[in-house]
Amino acid sequence: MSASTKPLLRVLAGETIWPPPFWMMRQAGRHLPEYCATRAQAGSFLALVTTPELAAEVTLQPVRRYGTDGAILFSDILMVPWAMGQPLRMAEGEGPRLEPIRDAEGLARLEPEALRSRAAPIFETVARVRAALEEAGSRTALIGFAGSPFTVACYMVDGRGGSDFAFTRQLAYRDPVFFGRLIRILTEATVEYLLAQVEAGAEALMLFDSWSGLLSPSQFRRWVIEPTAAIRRALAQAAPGVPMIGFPRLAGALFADYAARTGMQGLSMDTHMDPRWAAQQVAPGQALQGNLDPLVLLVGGTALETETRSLLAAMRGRPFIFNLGHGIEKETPIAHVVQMLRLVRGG
Ligand code: 1CP
Repeated sequence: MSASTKPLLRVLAGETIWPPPFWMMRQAGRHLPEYCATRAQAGSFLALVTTPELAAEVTLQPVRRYGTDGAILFSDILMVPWAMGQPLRMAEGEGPRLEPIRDAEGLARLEPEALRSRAAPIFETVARVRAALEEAGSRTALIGFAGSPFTVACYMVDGRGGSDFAFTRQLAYRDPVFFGRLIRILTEATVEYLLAQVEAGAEALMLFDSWSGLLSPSQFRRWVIEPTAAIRRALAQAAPGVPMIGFPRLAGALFADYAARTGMQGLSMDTHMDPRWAAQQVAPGQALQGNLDPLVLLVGGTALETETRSLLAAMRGRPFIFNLGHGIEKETPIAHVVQMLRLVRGG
């Protein structure tokens, strides 16, 4: 199926399609038994991500099961620091661990020039998924992604998640020259990494800024909006026609600035955002994506029905991609996803 007829890409080009296309953040994950089986076969998360055959398989699993309009590459935002040589471990049940970088010596150890070759298995996954979608004549669009420079920097500096990244945010105030150098390295690496995904077959790109909402307004403009706009500009030049979706999670009122100044074709709303307010902030041709609460999907029943209908009603008549406000919970019953899909497809 040609790009111009894939619903997700048409919406990102500013068209309104009803019922709207849909996919789910973290759709390839532990709520699916077939994912758990492939993950067990791989042995570890990093082995899964760096084995193209298996990573392509888990990318396609939710497409097969649910007919999602988007297939998001199975990888992780931390593969960029990993590919630049920062040691990364995925501690079972605890989340990611990186050897923190907090000074010029740490920065000097990064190898941005090694990114393309070390991340080659990830680009091969992209190529395999795209080939499989083409062969099936699928209407599903392949979404490549990266973390934003700020969100990735949070993990690179703090070394782990599970906090409010106070160390990183203090460092950004205390030593803006150092922090600026890190953000600049990441901005260039992100462009390179996303461009390689486009070359391998990604049809749209998403930039996850999961922790942008932790910043004050001035820091948000400096460390989120400016690098994001630079990434968008560079890709518009190097990969014209490939749309991008930004996810400035927890940005609140700064969502409006982000939408106006980054040049994104799509804006992903987090769970806390009022979709009717968001619709007033973005341009009429800018697509909105989101934002069903993953917890209501977990709970199901009439709460799920009410929330799904209300989101659809708020977004009717404008370019919209149905999604969650954050990643799907691993305990979510498949039957609840099916119930939600019936409602979405009923418009
Ligand atoms: O098996 C395991 O234990 C690993 C769990 C896991 C998975 C399934 C991690 C570690 N990453 C992923 C996949 C992943 N991560 C995808 C896959 C594609 C999909 O189906 O959506 C994507 C898009 C991501 C992106 C990601 N990683 C983000 C941005 C989105 C978000 O959730 O806000 C972030 C912040 C990460 C960091 C990360 N990687 C893994 C974990 C557990 C975390 C969160 C750590 C924390 O709590 O701060």
